[in-house]
Amino acid sequence: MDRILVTGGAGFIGSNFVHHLIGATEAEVTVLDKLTYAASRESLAGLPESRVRLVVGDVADAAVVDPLVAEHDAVVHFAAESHNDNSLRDPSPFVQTNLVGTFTLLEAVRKAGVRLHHVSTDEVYGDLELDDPQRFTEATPYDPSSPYSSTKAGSDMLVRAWVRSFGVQATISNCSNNYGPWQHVEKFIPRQITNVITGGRPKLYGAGLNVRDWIHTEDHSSAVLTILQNGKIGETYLIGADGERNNLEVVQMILRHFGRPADDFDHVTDRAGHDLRYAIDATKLRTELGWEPAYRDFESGLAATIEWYVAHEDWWRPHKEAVEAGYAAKGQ
Ligand code: NAD
Ligand code: TDX
Repeated sequence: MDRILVTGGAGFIGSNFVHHLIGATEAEVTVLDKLTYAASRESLAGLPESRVRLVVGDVADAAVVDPLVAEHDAVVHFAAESHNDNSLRDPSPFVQTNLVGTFTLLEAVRKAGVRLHHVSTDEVYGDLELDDPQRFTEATPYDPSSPYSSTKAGSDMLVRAWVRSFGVQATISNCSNNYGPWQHVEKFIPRQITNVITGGRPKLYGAGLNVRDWIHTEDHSSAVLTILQNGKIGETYLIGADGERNNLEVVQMILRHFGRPADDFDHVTDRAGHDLRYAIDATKLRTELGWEPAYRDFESGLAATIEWYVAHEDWWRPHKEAVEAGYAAKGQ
């Protein structure tokens, strides 16, 4: 695979994946990204110009996607609208990008005979009770809750159908919650870190007992590359690193890092339809493809992420005020 097209490669996880690809392979990489509010050109700075180029365009635009896909050996599809809260406010870009965008890409790889890896989320499986001993596996039935997760579930179904009906050479991964550098301040961990830095308080939805299964974005990238190189066509792989924490615990780790009191946060209006718990069993990926995460200690990975946000205030500061105004308007 000498030429790889990465959709959404200017976003949080996509840009990390491009850096990972450049370090771990000899491939030439094209990023196709619409540069929405969630994108950042800075996240791609410092990469060799001879190996990385950015094409600004919409994954749902066949006139752009068809010829671009045909120039590549493989496509890794990250492009999506990714934030649950935004999908509750206005689902339409989620339907357009996550469903129509994936459909457009599938038609392009079908025509060109190009390998596809589709990046998805554990949210397609719905949620678990706090005391459920089971975790999500590749056999868990789909049961998405939000406009965001339902469009991701639909995109996975499109990929499965194009594999079966048209012989498209695709794999799918469903990963748990990512953390690390370059994540937009609208998301939970960056929002709480930057609230503390700007003199505010972390904001917990509801009681703060919802559980997420945190994985460092670098581990997500290494898992996606492993699947791209060694995954079996038509298969789905769950990606997770045994990082279950409830939101209250995460907020208190952030407060502890800054030397602030453990109760220095606010409870705010809960998210509508808020999923209670996600938890991934990544046995298939570990045993069949031999993948292992590098970041095994969440608290130290979180500490490094906090320090990154302290050092990169110039990057996130211009977005902070508008994001907080949007949350405040909803009592969050
Ligand atoms: P993000 O919102 O940070 O980045 C998304 C990127 O896609 C942005 O650069 C944006 O400009 C681009 N994009 C959006 N619409 C586009 C369009 N129509 N055409 C081209 N580009 C477009 O998202 P993220 O958190 O990096 O997530 C990336 C992928 O990983 C998504 O598919 C998401 O569902 C999946 N995922 C995310 C997580 C997580 O914890 N963030 C976990 C599991 C899976
Ligand atoms: O201010 C907040 N307070 C709060 O308590 C925010 C923004 C969130 N939360 C809670 C909601 C969730 O329980 O924190 C948890 C994480 O919230 P998000 O960062 O919005 O992530 P989540 O909804 O879990 O979805 C994320 O993981 C799966 C990504 O945004 C998705 O793209 C991915 O598919």
